[in-house]
Amino acid sequence: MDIKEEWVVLKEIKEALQNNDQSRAAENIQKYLDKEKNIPLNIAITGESGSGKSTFVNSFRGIDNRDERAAPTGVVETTMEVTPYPHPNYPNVTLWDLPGIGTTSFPADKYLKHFEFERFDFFIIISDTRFRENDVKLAQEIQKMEKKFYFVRSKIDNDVRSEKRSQREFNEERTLVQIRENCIKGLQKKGFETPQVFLVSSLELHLYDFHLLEETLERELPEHKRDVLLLAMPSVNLEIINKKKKALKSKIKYYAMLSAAVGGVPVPGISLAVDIAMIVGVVTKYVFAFGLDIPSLSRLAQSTGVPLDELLAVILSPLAAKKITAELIMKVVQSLGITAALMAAEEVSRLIPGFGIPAAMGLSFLSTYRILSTFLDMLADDAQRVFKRALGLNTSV
Ligand SMILES: Nc1nc2c(ncn2[C@@H]2O[C@H](COP(=O)(O)OP(=O)(O)O)[C@@H](O)[C@H]2O)c(=O)[nH]1
Ligand SMILES: [Mg+2]
Repeated sequence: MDIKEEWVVLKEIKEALQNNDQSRAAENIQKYLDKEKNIPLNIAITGESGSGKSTFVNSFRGIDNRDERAAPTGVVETTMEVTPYPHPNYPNVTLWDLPGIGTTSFPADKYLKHFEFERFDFFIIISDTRFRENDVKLAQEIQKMEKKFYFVRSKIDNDVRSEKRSQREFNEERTLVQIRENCIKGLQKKGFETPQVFLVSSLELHLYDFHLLEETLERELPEHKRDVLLLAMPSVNLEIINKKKKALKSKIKYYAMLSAAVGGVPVPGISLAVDIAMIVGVVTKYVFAFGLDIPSLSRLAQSTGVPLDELLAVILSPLAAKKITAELIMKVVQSLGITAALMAAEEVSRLIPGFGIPAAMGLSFLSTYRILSTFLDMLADDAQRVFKRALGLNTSV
C-alpha cells in the first residue's frame, strides 16, 4: 500500500470516527487489514526433473522434505500436472511445483498455455547445472508473455563441498564466482544480454544468494504484493527480520484504531481497555512471521545443526515458542506493567498527527498500541538472537 492510498484510508476512518460512526470506522479498518491477507501471490517453480524444484518449494515454505505437507522429493517426475503448495502460515501465498518441460514434452509455448501462466506472478527456473536448452526456451516464452522469471542455480552446497575436497587451495568465494560466471556466460551465448543467476542451496537458504533473490523479487513485485512476499519469506538473515518488523510495525496504528473504534473491553486485573482476541490474533501473526513457532524453530535447528534446546535457550520473551492465548497475553501485559498514560489523547495525536480521536477512545488506542509495539519489539529481538545463535555454530560446517 502506498502513502497516498494509506492517507485515503486514514481519512475515511477519521471521518467515520468524527461522525461518531464507530461501526463504519471499524468496518473500514477491518477491510484495510484484511486486504493484505487476501492478496494472492502465485509463484511458479520450474526446471528439469531432479533439479531441486520440490525441495525449493518445501524450503521456501519452511517445510521439511519429510513433512506430510511437503512436495515429494527425489522422485522421477511422471505426472504432467502442476501441484499447488500453499504456504502453511500464509494460505494466500502459493508455490506451484511445475513438471520440467522435458517431462511434459510440450514445446515451450504450449507448456505455458497448458499451465495457465497468467495466474503466476513470476517464474523461478531452477537448474542444478548450467542452464539447458529447455530452460532457455521456456525463459524466452515467459519473456514473450511479459512475465518475469529468475534463474536459480541449485544445490550449491554440493558444489562447494566437492570443490573443497578437490582443490588444494579452496576459496569458496572464487568457487561461487566461477559457477555464477559459467551460468551467465551460457545464458549470454543463448541470447540473454545481462542474465542474473542466483546461487542457492535449498538445504541452507541463509547461505549464498537466496537473500539477493529475496531482495530482487521484493523490488520487482508490484508495490501491494511486496509485504505479502516479505512476511511469507523465511527469515534467512537479520535484514529480513528487520524488514518484517518494519512492515508489521506500520500496521499497529490500524489495530489500535480498530480497538478504539469498537471500544476495547476493560480487562480484569489490568487497567487497560483492549480487544484481547484481536491481540491474540496479531501476536500469533508476529510469531509466525519471525519463525518463532515450535515447528519453524525445529526446522531451523535441523537445517543448521544447532539443537532446538540451544535455540530455545536464547529466547527471552515469554511469547515465543508458545501457543498465544488470551491468558498468556494478559499475564505478560501484567508482568510488564504496560499502562496507558493519562494524557492518552495527546499521545495519540502525536502518533497520528491531526487525527483527533476522542479521549475515551484514546485510552483503548494507546493501550493496544503500547502492547503491540512492545510485543513486536520483544519478538523481533528474539528472532535476531535465535538467528545469530543458529548461525554461530554453523560457521564450522
Ligand atoms: N545437497 C542438496 N541436495 C538437493 C538440493 N535441492 C534438492 N536436492 C536433492 O536433489 C534431489 C532432487 O530434488 P527434487 O526436489 O526432488 O527435484 P525435482 O525433481 O526438481 O522436484 C533430491 O534428492 C533432493 O534431496 C540442495 O539444495 N542441496
Ligand atoms: Mg519434484
